[in-house]
Amino acid sequence: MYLSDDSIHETLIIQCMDLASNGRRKVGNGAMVGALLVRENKIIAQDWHREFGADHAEARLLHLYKEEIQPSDILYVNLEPCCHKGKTPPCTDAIIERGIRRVCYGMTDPDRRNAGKGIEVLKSAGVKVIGPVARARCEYFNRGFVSLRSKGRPWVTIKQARTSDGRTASSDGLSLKITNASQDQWSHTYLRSRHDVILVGVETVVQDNPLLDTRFVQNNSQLEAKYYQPLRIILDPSLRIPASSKVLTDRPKDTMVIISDTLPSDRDRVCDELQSRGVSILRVPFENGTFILGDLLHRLAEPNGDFHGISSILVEGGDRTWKSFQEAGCMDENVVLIGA
Ligand code: AOF
Ligand code: ZN
Repeated sequence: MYLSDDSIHETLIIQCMDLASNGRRKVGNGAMVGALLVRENKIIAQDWHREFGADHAEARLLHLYKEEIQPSDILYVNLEPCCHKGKTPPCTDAIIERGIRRVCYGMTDPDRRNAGKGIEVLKSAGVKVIGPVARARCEYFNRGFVSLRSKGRPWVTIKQARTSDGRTASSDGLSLKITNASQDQWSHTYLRSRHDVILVGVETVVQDNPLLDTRFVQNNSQLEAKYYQPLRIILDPSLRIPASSKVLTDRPKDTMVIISDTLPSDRDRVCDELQSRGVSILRVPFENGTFILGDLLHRLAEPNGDFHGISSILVEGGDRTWKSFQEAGCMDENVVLIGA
């Protein structure tokens, strides 16, 4: 079968994203990036940005690949190579110094320090630059990172489940199983495994005692879906989460509880106990019955000590939590699953 250059480039950029997805949640508030070195349509080296503060994908690839580069080799990368010095040196320096003559990229970097300048630097050094290739797909893949750099807050997807007559699990105060097994498999694969965070209000934890994990994910590299566990965030202003909740006993280090910054100090002992299990506690302003979401989202986007920031949130419920995000205008995508 004959494949055009365009379709080869597109296939390889999609492969970069598949590699890049190994860095999901590990890269903190940075981008997920994968790189391939290709000689005569064969991949001869590959790498990805592994974690926050670590070497960038293409810099790591070029550092570890010790053989000679040939003029016809093409470096593929799903994000424009950076030309700024951040936590690591500019990738454009490594590309030019190692003698790469052709670069194919997926999308322009929304980071203001770069934003097209990386491409210009490469072109002025005589490198042939191909791209953007599969731009929309690359931007959607890194939608969390794009949202942070363009709007200053993480990407927010709201997932709602309704019965065909319009009821939701919490509208009648009862725990109500709405979705069926194949819908759960779909949402674990397409939603839960593609966000850094699953967020719910404490009432959902009290009613349903959910695990908030990705146990039904269908592994499929072409869908960038991999077995991976998101951070769980519980909005719990007055700290009433039951100590035996699954989210506190199963992988407590993957759970963060958001409490009101005015919570009385007689609750400090409960906070200490949760923190000693590895649960993170974050105090956020709470006014008129709701957290100030702008504050919360800003705090979640900013690295702080061992916390490296997050870029995307899946809001799973219940009614009050959905409404507070919608009313604050903090919603990028709304997925509604209709059950029986
Ligand atoms: C690349 N390749 O693999 C990544 C890039 O804080 P730093 O130094 O890690 O820089 C973060 C910025 O670098 C980030 O905002 C984005 O512009 C770029 N990320 N660039 O060439 C990579 N991860
Ligand atoms: Zn870089």
